[in-house]
Amino acid sequence: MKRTLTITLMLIALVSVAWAGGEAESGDAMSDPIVLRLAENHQQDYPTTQGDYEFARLVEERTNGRIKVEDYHSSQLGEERAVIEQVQFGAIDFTRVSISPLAAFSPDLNALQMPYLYRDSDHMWKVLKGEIGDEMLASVESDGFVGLAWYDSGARSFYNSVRPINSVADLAGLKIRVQESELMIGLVEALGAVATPMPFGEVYSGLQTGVIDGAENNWPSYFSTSHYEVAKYYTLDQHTKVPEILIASKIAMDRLSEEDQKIIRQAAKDSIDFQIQAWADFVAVAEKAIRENGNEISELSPEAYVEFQEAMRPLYDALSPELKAVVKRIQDVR
Ligand code: GTR
Repeated sequence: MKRTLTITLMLIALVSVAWAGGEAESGDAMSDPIVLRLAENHQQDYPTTQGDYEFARLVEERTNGRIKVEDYHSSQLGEERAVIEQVQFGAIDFTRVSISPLAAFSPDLNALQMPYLYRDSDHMWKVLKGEIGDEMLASVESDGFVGLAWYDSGARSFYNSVRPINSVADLAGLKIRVQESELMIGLVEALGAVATPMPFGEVYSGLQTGVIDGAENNWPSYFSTSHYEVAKYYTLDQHTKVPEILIASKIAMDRLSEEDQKIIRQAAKDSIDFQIQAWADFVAVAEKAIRENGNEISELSPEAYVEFQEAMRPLYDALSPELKAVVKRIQDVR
C-alpha cells in the first residue's frame, strides 16, 4: 500500500514537472532556445526596426541565448491592426506599432497623441520616460498587452499630390488617408478634409491611382514608403507627435518565468536611447533625399499655425474627464 502511494506521488511529481515545463517556458542552454516572434511593419533599415533589433540583441545576450526574438519586419506578419489582434490573443509574441491603431484597443493612449500636445521633443520624452509614460505602458495590460517601451516617431505632417497647403482652407475637400484611428479621423475632419482610413501598405497605390489625394506622416515614413515620389507637396504643420510603442502579448509573457519577464522589460527600456539615435540619423537621411528630389516643402506661417491649432480644439473638448486630466498633467510637465 505504502509503495503504491509512493509510486503515485512520484508520478504526480513527474507529470507536474512536465506540465510546468509546458506552462512556464524555461529554455536552458542544453535545450532549444525559446524563439519569440516580433512583428514590425517597417523595412529592415528603418529606425523602429533598428530599435527592435537592439531589444532582441539585449534579450539574447542577457539570457545567454536561451531566448531569441526574431524580427518579422516589412509587414511579413500582416498590417498593423491585424497584428495587434494576433498579439492580443497570443499568436504573435511582440510587436512595435504606432499608438494610433493601438488606441482602438486601449483608448487611454489617445491622451499621448493629441494634436500640438508637446512643446517639443524634449517635452515628449520627459513625459514618456516619466511617471505618465510608465502609467500608460501599464494601462494596456487590461487589454491583453504588456507595454514595454516607447520609441521615437518625430512629428506627422500632411503631404499630397494636388496643391501646397498653406492654410486650413487649402485642405478643404482633399481625400486624406489616415491610420485606423478614431482620433486621426476626427483630426482630419476638423480641418475640413475627407478622412480615408486605410492600412499603411495600401497608401502608395492609393496615391498613385488617385483614390486618395494625400496622407500624413513623418520624414522617415514619407521617404521609406516612396510616398514622396507620388505626393510632392509636404507641409511641415507637425500636427501630431505619435509615439511608437513596443508591446508584448500578455498571454506570451505569462508563459515565461518571472525572471525572464524582467529581463525582457529591462531590455526593451534599454533599447530606447539606441532607437532615438537611429531615428535622428534616419530623419537626416530622409529629409536630404526628399529635398534633393525636388519636392515642394513648405512651413506654416505663424498665423496659419495658430489656425491649425484652433481647428483642433474640438478634439480636446471631446475627451473624457479622465483623459482631460491626463492631458493637463502632460501639459504641466516642465
Ligand atoms: C508610421 C508608423 C507605422 C504606421 C504608419 C501609418 O509612422 O511608424 O507604424 O502606423 O505610420 O501611417 O500607418
